Amino acid sequence: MPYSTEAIRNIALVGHGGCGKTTLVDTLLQAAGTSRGHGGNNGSGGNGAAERTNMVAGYDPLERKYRHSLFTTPSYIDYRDVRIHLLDTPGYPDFIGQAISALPAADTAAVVIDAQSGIEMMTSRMMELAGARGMCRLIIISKIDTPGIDLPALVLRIQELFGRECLPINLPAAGAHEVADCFFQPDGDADFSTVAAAHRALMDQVVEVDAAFMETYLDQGDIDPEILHAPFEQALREGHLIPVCFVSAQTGAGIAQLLDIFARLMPNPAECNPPVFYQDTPGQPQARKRIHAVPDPAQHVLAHVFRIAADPYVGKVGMFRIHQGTVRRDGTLYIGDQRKPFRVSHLYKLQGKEQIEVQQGVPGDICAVARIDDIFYDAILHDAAEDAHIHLEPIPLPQPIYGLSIEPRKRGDEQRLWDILQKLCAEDPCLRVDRMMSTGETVMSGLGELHLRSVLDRMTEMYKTEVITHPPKIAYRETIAAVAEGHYRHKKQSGGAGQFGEVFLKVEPLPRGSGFEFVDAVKGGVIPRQFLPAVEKGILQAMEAGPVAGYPMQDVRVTVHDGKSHSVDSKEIAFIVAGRKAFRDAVMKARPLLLEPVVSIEVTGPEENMGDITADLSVRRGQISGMRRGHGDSALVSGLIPLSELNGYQSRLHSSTAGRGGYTISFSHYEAVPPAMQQRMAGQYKEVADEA
Ligand SMILES: Nc1nc2c(ncn2[C@@H]2O[C@H](COP(=O)(O)OP(=O)(O)OP(=O)(O)O)[C@@H](O)[C@H]2O)c(=O)[nH]1
Ligand SMILES: [Mg+2]
Repeated sequence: MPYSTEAIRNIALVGHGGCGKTTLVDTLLQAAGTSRGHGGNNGSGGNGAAERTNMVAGYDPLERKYRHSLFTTPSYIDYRDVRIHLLDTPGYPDFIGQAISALPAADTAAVVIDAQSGIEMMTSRMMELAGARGMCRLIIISKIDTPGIDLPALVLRIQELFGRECLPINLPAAGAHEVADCFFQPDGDADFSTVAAAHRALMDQVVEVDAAFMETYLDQGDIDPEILHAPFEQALREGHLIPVCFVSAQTGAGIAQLLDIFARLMPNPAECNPPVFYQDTPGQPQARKRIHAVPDPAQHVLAHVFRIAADPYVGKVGMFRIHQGTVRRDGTLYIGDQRKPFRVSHLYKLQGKEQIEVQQGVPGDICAVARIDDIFYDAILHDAAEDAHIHLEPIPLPQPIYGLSIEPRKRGDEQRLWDILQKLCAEDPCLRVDRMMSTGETVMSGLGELHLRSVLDRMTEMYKTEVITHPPKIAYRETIAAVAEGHYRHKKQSGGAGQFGEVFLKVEPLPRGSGFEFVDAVKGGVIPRQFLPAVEKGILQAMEAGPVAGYPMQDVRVTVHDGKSHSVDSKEIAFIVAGRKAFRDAVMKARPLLLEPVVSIEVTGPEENMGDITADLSVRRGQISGMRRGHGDSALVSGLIPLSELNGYQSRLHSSTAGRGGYTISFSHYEAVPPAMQQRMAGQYKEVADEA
């Protein structure tokens, strides 16, 4: 079906693990009569909704094993002349990086809340992230068939936490077997509140963004919802309205209404806040330009790669969202700053695992290319060489903090293991692999135990590699606490050609989480332009192992401001060495610090054990921030705690609560370790280094 940008809706389904996203996507696909790709309908039949077998969205055997989605899966529905792209994202905290990295591909974040579990850790996180990116938001309360739930209380709680702009657009009716529309056709009865009251609240909110409509509304006492499209979109865009709707994938209640909401009320790609891109001029950080993509099919192509899937059989698949221009089969595209374009010999739409060949993609489309080796996550695809150095506004991904040291079971397989790890990292922006300078080990880090376990499973299942693992390592990092100057003059005269390079630089601490910044402030070409990348390379080498305990460094700005070169002896290697040593020199004077990851934690357990649980957390440097009642006699405490204090926590909790306690963590931030601990770890590192 050929379609225009205006006929596209891009919806990311996000929310806490197990809230019902994958089941909902499958039910929506089924309801819209979309042919399912892989696997087909296996005849589980009936309304078959909440079955986990015949699914487009959750097809991966590992996902079935874990009973959680591990990756974002795109699919689409053609409904009432509208093409609805659905991105089913994982919600389990260990896989949340996939959900966050998929947000830039969507215009609407549909935040799914389990009617029984209520607001959970990832609900709030996704509400905030989507709001911060200026996305339109919709709240879907799922599983309304569950007996004994208190939906009015949940709606109040949502409004309390996320604002009065969260307003029901439909309401459960007939004992939650149906839902009653409160926007277009506000008649009928609801299980609580009234359709009329919900309708009024919605209208009040929508007309508030437009004086003319407000006047008509006040004059006439009501207004035809059909003419409110523009103010409705404006209210969504401005975060002035967050509609709340109700569904059960089990009974089908609210499913048809949800399709209608997507098609008639959610924004098309031209109606939402445009994503922010930056264009850089190499070597001149001050020259960064902010640009907006225009959803115009006739302009240059700008597309953003939001997911890479590496499969040993299918090859590398790059999924991207087109923000501007038209991508055509047989056209050529550049990847980021790479000089050589590739030919789009096949262009696909993805329906779960199935790839469907298409001729073109228009602005707003979500498409994929396969077997392009150089494509990478977060790359910008463009069709004009001058559009290099364009980036999407950075996506705040959680940092991999949970480490595991690994080695191949078979000796001699080290390189193969390293290559596989690189492929897995390409797929997963929250997975990272380091070779630790201090110990020579290979450490892979991720967001949690389950995350790493799933990676190990993929290694065995997909790449048939067995590995030996060693106990979790904490991903400590290093940084500096002060500004300092550094200098190094590298001069080598050995027989023939010599080496010469001299570098003066300044290091400064950056706010936590900002990574690394390299500033070129060299005047008069004292270090020739072509050698600056070498200086940066030397600095990056030095940052791999900090001076305190050999952990990678972060949150440092380095300004190279002076130096010297020699017309014959200056070469790349000389500036790599000079950059590395000048940086070390500066860092030693800049009060190096050891950082440790701190996580948000939510612990649930019987109310009577809460005293012990909080006391235990406090002893372990935890800070309790809240406590509330859960279901029945259970309670929940939340707070922050250094990850290193959680070693063996599961089994401690298990024994103190007679097996009823559980917890989830997610990365919060890095913090300096207490001085005594830094001293101890530095001492141990020195011993190892001295022995080597
Ligand atoms: N009663 C009831 N159960 C449901 C409904 N929808 C889903 N479930 C069940 O809820 C569980 C979790 O559903 P999923 O669809 O896998 O949840 P998810 O949000 O995709 O979970 P993650 O992939 O981990 O983020 C499954 O056991 C489903 O059968 C519903 O409408 N009613
Ligand atoms: Mg899922």
